[in-house]
Amino acid sequence: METIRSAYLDEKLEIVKNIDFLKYRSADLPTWCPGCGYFGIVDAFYKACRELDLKHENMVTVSGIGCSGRTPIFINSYGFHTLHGRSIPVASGLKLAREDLTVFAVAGDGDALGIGGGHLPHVARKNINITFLLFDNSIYGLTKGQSSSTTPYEMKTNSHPAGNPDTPLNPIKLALSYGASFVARGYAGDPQGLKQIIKEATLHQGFSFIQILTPCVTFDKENKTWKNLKEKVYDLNLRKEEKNMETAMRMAENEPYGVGIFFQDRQRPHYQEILRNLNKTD
Ligand SMILES: Cc1ncc(C[n+]2csc(CCOP(=O)(O)OP(=O)(O)O)c2C)c(N)n1
Ligand code: SF4
Ligand SMILES: [Mg+2]
Repeated sequence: METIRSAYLDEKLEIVKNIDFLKYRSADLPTWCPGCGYFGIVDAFYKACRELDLKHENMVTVSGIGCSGRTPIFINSYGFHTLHGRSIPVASGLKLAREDLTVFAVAGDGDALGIGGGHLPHVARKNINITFLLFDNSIYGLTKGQSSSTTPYEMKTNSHPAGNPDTPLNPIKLALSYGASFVARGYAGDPQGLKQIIKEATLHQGFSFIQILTPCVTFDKENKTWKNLKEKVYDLNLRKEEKNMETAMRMAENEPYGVGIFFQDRQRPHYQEILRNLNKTD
């Protein structure tokens, strides 16, 4: 009897523990299309916040414009819905002014690599201690399905009905070449794995870049669909000593999609440490 009762209580406690992450969800219901990959991303995000035990009042999520731009509205903490392409500079400024805050920046592929593409090299080379989540659905979702900087060559979109004439960027290779000290790829269909990556990125001292593969179920019927992603995603499973630039570059192909941490430099000081060292008087 004792055993049955305690197993029952354990099970209930487990359920309560697991839904506790919902305290990071705001009261506003997400306005994303049913089936959008972004639900998987915020689910992973809530769970990561819960496991890191982040305090609502000490965290901020900064976004640009796009369906991804709505993210801070659905998080129960401080947030900033800024201009198109500007989540990185606003998040950087915030972190420099308030080092005590945990700062996240989020952006879509158009937001981050198109109009805002000029900000990525600088936050990476400066190694500003923020976590950047790239919601990569390879399409402009909010404005109804135009080609973006990561749309595959020849894919038919609403702006290129005959096929996209442009060669896509590779976000992982870009982040590596720009000098990001933490570079990872996650997948909206694996919230547990993504949660783990977000946790490690948040704990990393320096600029953390996460490309998140996610479907736009409304405007992309041929590329990053749930079915295609499920078939093409594989676990990178790199050992600690393999997380170097050479291996990372080799593994960073656009397809199939290796998911996990490609690279991490734990030795490099972040921007505020560099400033403190430079200003030290002997
Ligand atoms: C300066 C400026 N130019 C263009 C737009 C129109 N616009 C809004 S969102 C967007 C692209 C969104 O695509 P993405 O960043 O991939 O986000 P998603 O909607 O896919 O999450 C564009 C071009 C704008 N809001 N502001
Ligand atoms: S348009 Fe695409 S990215 Fe935007 S909410 Fe709908 S499914 Fe998601
Ligand atoms: Mg997009």
